[in-house]
Amino acid sequence: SPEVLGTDAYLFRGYALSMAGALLTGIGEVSARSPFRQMKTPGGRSMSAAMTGCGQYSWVTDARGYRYTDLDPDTGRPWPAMPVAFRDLATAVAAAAGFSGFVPDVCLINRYQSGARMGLHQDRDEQDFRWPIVSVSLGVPAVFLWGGLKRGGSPARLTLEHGDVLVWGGEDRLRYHGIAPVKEGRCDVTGHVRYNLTFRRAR
Ligand code: MD5
Ligand code: FE
Repeated sequence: SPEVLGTDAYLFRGYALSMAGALLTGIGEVSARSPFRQMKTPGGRSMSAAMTGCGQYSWVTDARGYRYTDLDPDTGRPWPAMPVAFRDLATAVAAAAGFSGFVPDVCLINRYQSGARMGLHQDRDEQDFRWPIVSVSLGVPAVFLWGGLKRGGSPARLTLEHGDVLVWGGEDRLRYHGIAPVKEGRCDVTGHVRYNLTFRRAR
């Protein structure tokens, strides 16, 4: 049973452990077709986490802003299809958190090498905030920063380990959140990196 982090936010520790091998295989297949890349923010800074994605859409950032696209701008082709094991995991854990009927059309894949981070932000490029976001952590642990619904204040810190899954919806859907700089580490399954799969319903 999950840890309850907020009114509508749940942490399922180790939920994805038994599927980690299949998820890593899926990351390899997706990134063979749509390679990881460090995208640029609208302000021109390179993000320290490398990203790719799969599904009907994925999320991109560049000089024009943040948005979901149906083509990978680096390849000009559609994003790779979402592996069935990815989608099934997201749908099952969302239902376990009370969000039945969640069918993601995006899986954004973040890769953190040591020192990579993600600043505090809200995920608000999606059309319907009634759908939750499901986040799967794999590999080296990281400190998740969990803030409020407005900018400012010091966020709570929570270590996410290999196999942990977060579900955020309802009142907690628009919380500011981020990842503190990832420390050097080593995971038997991923080596020196942390991956995060974030499942969203964009449209
Ligand atoms: C990560 N990724 O570990 C993080 C964790 C991203 C991103 O933030 O946008 O790619 S995702 C955890 C999350 C998702 C949606 C909402 C909230 C947290 N939240 O309201 O705190 O790479
Ligand atoms: Fe986010």
